[in-house]
Amino acid sequence: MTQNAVSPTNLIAHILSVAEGAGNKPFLVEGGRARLSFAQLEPRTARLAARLAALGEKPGARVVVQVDKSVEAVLLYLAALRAGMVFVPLNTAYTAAELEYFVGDAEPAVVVCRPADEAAVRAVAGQNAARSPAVVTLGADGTGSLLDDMPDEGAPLVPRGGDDLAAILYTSGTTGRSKGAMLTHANLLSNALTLKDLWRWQANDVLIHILPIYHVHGLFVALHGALLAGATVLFHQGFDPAAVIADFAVGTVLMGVPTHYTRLLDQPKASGALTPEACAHMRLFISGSAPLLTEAHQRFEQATGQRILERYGMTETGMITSNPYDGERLAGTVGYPLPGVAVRVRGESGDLAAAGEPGVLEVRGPNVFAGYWRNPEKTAQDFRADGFFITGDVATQAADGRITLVGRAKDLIIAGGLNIYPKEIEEAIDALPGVAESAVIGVPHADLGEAVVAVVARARGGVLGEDAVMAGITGQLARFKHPRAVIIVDELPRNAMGKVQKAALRAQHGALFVPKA
Ligand code: MLC
Ligand code: AMP
Repeated sequence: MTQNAVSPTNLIAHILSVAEGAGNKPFLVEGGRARLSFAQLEPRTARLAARLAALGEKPGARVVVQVDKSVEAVLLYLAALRAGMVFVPLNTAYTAAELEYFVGDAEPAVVVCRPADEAAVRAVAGQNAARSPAVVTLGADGTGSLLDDMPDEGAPLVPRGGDDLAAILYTSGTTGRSKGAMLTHANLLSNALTLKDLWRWQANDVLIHILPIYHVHGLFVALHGALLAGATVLFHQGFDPAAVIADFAVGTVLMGVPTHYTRLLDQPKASGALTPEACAHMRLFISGSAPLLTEAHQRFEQATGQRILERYGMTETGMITSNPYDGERLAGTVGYPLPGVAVRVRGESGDLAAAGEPGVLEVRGPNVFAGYWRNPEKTAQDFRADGFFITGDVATQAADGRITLVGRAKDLIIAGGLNIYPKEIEEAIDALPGVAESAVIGVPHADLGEAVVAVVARARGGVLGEDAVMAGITGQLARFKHPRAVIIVDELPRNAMGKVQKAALRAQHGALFVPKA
């Protein structure tokens, strides 16, 4: 095969060589039906790569993808890698206004969108990019103009080295707009190979896949594990706890965010009980992307007899730490740095923190991204001179190396495993008529972990309603970023330095979504 000739750090070459060995075994299974075998990966990615090339793609060109989860969407990702292109997946919840920014910034050669979004995407794409990208569609049912005019001949694998970009994933920031994290083939492959060993992926594993495929967790951590092991994936469109519990009878691995686990625990007994017997076939439950409460960890163990393995990562770095497979999976901690990944904790003084002292976690390793797309200033800001990336997460490291996350130096809300940056919402609200200023905070929420609350100060003498605030941001911001509560006030609390006291607001409104005992 062509891929034998390419760099050993080429991700897709690795994936295709595993697939070759796995033969006719099912890779993706949906609703009990085998939808894609490992043997089909080579010919189907070859044809789809040829289709992308015919659309004007060249190695290094970006393909922006905002489509529903489907077998064809997975093939599109692999085909983009095969064509040497840079895959740019977007949350399907993003509005046309948000998409406009991403298209303008990524300057893709091709945009793949849902059929229903085509007109809006064409309008956005034509307007913003220096050169108009080709716009094609892909529906959840696997139809769409992307798959029309498929060439008969497949394209050979375009050789890309380890340092070449495989993907750009957008991640928001505490200031300004989203930034594209540039991930290379070597970043993705090194992290995937490390996790394959650490979590003991085997060919006979069966992954229950419930995550979206536009983020690191569902696209890379989950899919790469199965692909590199030659393991089968039970592919779920959304998250239906009863369907997931039913799959425990045949599955071996589940990956989810804490909300998935709390929803499984809250599942009524009648629709599939979470018992040790129901989970007997499962060997590994992994949680990440947001803090798993100790209480949920313990309830899960009581219900199933199994301990969730919590790990920690970021878009920019892939996975950084993991609780051990064999050793103690300690609730409330995120375990040890992955092999080959260096971490250190820097205290407020700027010196490295002593064991047990809190500070900002920094990370260096082959998993750490190549910088922010077309943003050298931000890249320079977030890296130390010796190559460590500053995560913005506040952690302690015990003498034995175990990491506990204790806070965030960045103003960030994580709801249901999705990152939400208050700044972006505040900017949208502040621009509305009748608003003096706003403070967006995260407060505890039983289902989502944290929920967004906007505290809005009305302009002096002005009239402002909660509905007007909500209406003003609808259409601008994705639904998951919308505040679950808007509180109108005369003014925001400030400290002596004039800084808005978000901690005081969090304390004041912290019980909004906590069920009363
Ligand atoms: C959905 N909604 C959310 C939300 N998800 N609101 C806030 N936060 C979220 N995460 C909104 C919907 O728009 C809807 O709005 C309402 O909530 C009810 O939706 P639902 O049907 O209950 O949501 P559901 O589809 O079940 O989704 C919940 C979820 C999903 C938890 C399954 O959010 C999810 O898949 N989260 C995982 C995200 C993820 O992959 N994170 C990894 C990032 S990678 P309404 O009012 O219009 O009905 C990363 C690095 C790492 O962080 O370490 O992994
Ligand atoms: P993202 O930018 O979407 O990739 O999200 C990365 C952020 O999610 C990290 O910087 C952490 O703040 C958070 N995160 C990821 N995993 C965990 C975890 N296990 N516990 C707590 N926070 C986590």
